[in-house]
This record gives sequence, structure tokens and C-alpha cells, in this order.
Amino acid sequence: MTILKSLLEQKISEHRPRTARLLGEWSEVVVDAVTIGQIVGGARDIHALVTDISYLDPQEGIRFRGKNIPETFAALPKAAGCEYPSVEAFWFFLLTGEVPSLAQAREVQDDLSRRAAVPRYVFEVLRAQPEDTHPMTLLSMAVLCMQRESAFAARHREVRKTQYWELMYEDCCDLLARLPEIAAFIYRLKYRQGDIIGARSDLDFGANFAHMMGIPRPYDDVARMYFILHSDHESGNVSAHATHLVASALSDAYYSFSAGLNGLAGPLHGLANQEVLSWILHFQQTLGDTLPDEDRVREALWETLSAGQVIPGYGHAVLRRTDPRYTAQMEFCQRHMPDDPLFRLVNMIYRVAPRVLSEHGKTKNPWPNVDSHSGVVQWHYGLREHDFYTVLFGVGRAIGVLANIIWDRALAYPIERPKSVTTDMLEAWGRAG
Ligand code: FCX
Repeated sequence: MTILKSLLEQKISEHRPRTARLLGEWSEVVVDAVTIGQIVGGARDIHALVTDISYLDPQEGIRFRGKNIPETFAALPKAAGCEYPSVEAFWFFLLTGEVPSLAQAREVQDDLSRRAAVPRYVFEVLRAQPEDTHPMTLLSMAVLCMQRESAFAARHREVRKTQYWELMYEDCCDLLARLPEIAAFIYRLKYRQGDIIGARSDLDFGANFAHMMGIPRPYDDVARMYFILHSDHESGNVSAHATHLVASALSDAYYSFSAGLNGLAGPLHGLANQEVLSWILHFQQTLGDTLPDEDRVREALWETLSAGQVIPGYGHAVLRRTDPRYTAQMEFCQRHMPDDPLFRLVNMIYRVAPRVLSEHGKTKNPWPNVDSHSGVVQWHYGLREHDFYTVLFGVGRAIGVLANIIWDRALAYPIERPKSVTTDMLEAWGRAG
């Protein structure tokens, strides 16, 4: 058994009494009240989910296992010559809450490498799709068609409920290990005339992805940073919640993550990174090469808002400040590409948009989210086909949501089933005050 799996087993057995106590001793304790506004308004801020993998504070942003983004990057080990920790080190950290040594991260890398071979039929399924199929559709299909490989689906009836997590763990490791090659295959199939670059077993997750994409250094570090930043944002966002919800029916990791990806493909969620780039490029085309002044940016923002559209990459359902995932990418750009014209334009928009959105007066959060910066970094390194950007988000999101569904099975969370009410009922409660 790997160090990761045995440590995870230990963490799970230490944690189980806490869940048992919550259910046994404190089950009836009230922690939240629900308003009609929340019921009709997308269940916003209702405290109804539990995860220890990450927590999103509206002011401070995301913490992974208690560490904010700079702390996470600082704490996790980095291989020689790398600016960012490996995805493998981060996977160990998300699953166990412990910072691995470089050797432990390397063991995870070797384990994932052994699992990484993508079945041939996946490539055949992808090649068989019409040319204009969206890359997110391809990614979701690739994940779904591997469902036949699921150890959980095949064997969970043979084991006790307390062992479900082990089968889920096997599936999640297999699935995660295969995603870089699948994503790079989709990219090169669609945008590089099918000129596929084979995987390398000696490289970590990020470096192997960069290699298969055909993009030189420092894109390996861009990939590590990008995947870690996009991994998890607690459990209520659409992709995480969809994955968790589907898994709660004892659907396996392939069914569950494919569902999560389908939610990520929505323009209000992960597709926003694609939309941001289209919006900025359109803006740049109308302005030419020169950096616009604040008045021109303000005008363009109002044009979008007056047309009844949202400013992509701004606003958030939970956050009420600049997304630290935005800041982390901005700092990367300041170090590596300070003079990039798109980066300078994004900075200029950042100076103006929060004020414009506040004047517009609708959004509760006029600050940028992760999606408003991620495309600019990709564009700089030559990845300019922006309808691919959400696939990158999907690969990163896998790390968080798969860690979550392993823990879901470890703690035997039941099938999720919130209660619906009718409009008549809400009106009656409304009238009664
Ligand atoms: N531009 C213009 N209007 C906006 C806005 C924006 N960026 N963000 C929110 N609003 C509007 C909403 O459309 C809503 O208008 P309505 O009352 O006419 O329906 C009003 O402000 C209140 O919305 P609010 O409560 O602030 O935000 P929600 O929780 O409903 O929605 C999202 C949050 C993220 C969906 C919203 O801010 C948005 O559409 N942003 C643009 C798309 C985007 O960037 N999505 C990515 C988010 C995230 F990082 C991710 O999941 O990837």
C-alpha cells in the first residue's frame, strides 16, 4: 500500500468518530434558518453541506485544508527548478491534510504514472465526434465512456460500506491520472490537426501535460499553478456539488465527475474563462494595440452592461473581495510577463470595473474572480483557442471533487435529498410573516 493510501486510511479512522458524534449527540442542534429568498434564490448561503477539504471565506477567499493560497504554495514541496508544487503533492495534501515530503510526492507521481494509460477506445470515441463538438463535451464524454472500468461499480456490493472509500480511491486515482493525456489529446486533435504527442512516465502531472500540449517551460509551472488554483472551492459550487450529488447515489467517480464537468461547462461557472477572453479580445480589436485609458474602459464596460450582459470574470456567489486565485495569477504575470499587452489590459479593466459594477448596483460582488485572469496566462504561452480553457479548469477541478467523493464514501454520507415546497406554500408562509 502506498504511504498516501495508508495515511488516508489512518485519517479516515480518526475522523469517523467525529461524524458519528455529530449524528449521534448533536443531530438536532439548529445551525441555520432558511428564508424564502434563499429557497427561491438558488439556496445561496444555506449551510447544508460538509467538507474538510477546503473552506471559502467571503472576505478572505479559499483555504485548502486550512491554508490560504500563498501558504499552500509555500508549504508544499517543489522539485528542483520548479516554482510551484506538483499536483501530486497537492493531491496528497488535499486527501490527508498533511504536507508530504518530496519523496512522498514522488511516490504519488509514480503511482499515478502506473495508472495513466488511457484506454484506446477513449481516443476512438473522441475521434468519432463531429469537428465542431465543444472540447468540454469531449472531455465529459471521455470521462463517461471510461465508466466501464470502474472498480467501485463492479465491486462495491461485495464489500462492507466501510470499505467503499477504497474502491472509490482506486477509481479516482485512475481517473485523475488519465486526465492530462485526455485533455492534451482533445487539444491536439482539435487544434493541431491530430498531431498527438505521447505521454512521458518520468514527468509529473503538470510537466507531462505541458509536454503533451507541446508548450515549453515555464508552461509546466503554469499548469501546476493553474490546476492547483482551480481544484476546489468548497462544496456548493455547481461542479463540486453536482459531482458530490451524483456520487451520493453511489454512482461511481466516472458518472459523478462527468456530471460535474457538465455543470462546469455553463457560462456562469467554468465557461466564464472562455467568455472573458472573447470579451477582452473583442474589446482589444475595437481599440487597436494601444492601451485604452480609463474612460474608454468604463465606456466599454457600460456598453456590455447596457446590452443586458454580465461582465464575465466579475462577481461571485460567495466571495465579496478580489478572488485570491485572481491575485495569484496576477502575481505570476507580474513576474513572468509584465509587459504582455493583454495582461496590461486586464489590469486596466481591474482598475475600472469594480467601480462601474458598483454604480450599476446589481451585483453583490463587483470584484474579479478566477476566470477573469486565467485566459490571459494561457494566451501568453500560445494556447489561444479559448474554447479549450474550460477543459483546463475541468482537469484542475478533478483534484478537489475527486478528493471529496473519496471522503464522502469514507464517512458514509447518505444519498442527498433536500425537500421541495410549492409556490402556494411559500406564499402562505410569506403572508403569515
Ligand atoms: N456583471 C453584471 N451583472 C452581474 C455580474 C457581472 N459580472 N455579476 C452579477 N451580476 C448581476 C446578476 O446577474 C444579478 O442580476 P439579476 O438580479 O438581474 O439577475 C445580480 O447582479 C445579483 O447577482 P449576485 O447575487 O451578485 O450574483 P449571483 O450569486 O447570482 O451570481 C455569478 C454569481 C458568478 C454567476 C455572477 O456574478 C456572474 O454572472 N458573473 C459573471 C460570470 C462569471 O464570471 N462566472 C464565473 C464565476 C466563478 F468564478 C466560477 O464559478 O468559475
